[in-house]
Amino acid sequence: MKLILAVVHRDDSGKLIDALTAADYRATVISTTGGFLKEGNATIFMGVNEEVVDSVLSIIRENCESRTQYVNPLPPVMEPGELYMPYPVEVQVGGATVFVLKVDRYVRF
Ligand code: 2BA
Repeated sequence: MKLILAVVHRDDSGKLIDALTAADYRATVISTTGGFLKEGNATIFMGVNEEVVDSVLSIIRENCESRTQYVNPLPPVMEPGELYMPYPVEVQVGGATVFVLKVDRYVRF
C-alpha cells in the first residue's frame, strides 16, 4: 500500500478528482496554500495498491498543467528619497508535485 500526496493547482483539482473517481480510485482533497506564492492550491491524497501507482501518476500528469505565474519580490529596506521599482519575477508552477509514501497499515471500518 502506498500513500500518494499530490500538490496541484486549484484550477486542476476538480477535473483531476473527476478523472480519478471515474477510474475507480478513492481520493481526498484538502485546500492548501503554497508557501512561496501564498496562493491557494489543492493537495490530493490517495491510498492505493503499489501496482497502480504508475497508472495514478499518469492520470495526474494528464490532468495537471504547468503554468507561468508572477510574484512581486519583497521590497528592500529603503533610505529616504530612494525609489524602488518592483519587477515581478516569473515562476513555473506545477503541473503537480507528488510524493509517494509507504503505508504501514490501512484500515477501513
Ligand atoms: P508554492 O510554494 O507557492 O510555490 C510555487 C512555485 O514557486 C513553485 O512551483 C516553484 O516554481 C516556485 N518556488 C517555490 N519555492 C521557491 C523558492 N524557494 N525559490 C524560487 N522559486 C520557488 P512548484 O515547484 O511546481 O510547486 C507548486 C506547489 O507545490 C508549491 O507552491 C508548494 O505548495 C508545493 N510544493 C512544491 N515542492 C514542495 C516540497 N518539496 N514540499 C512541499 N510542498 C511542495
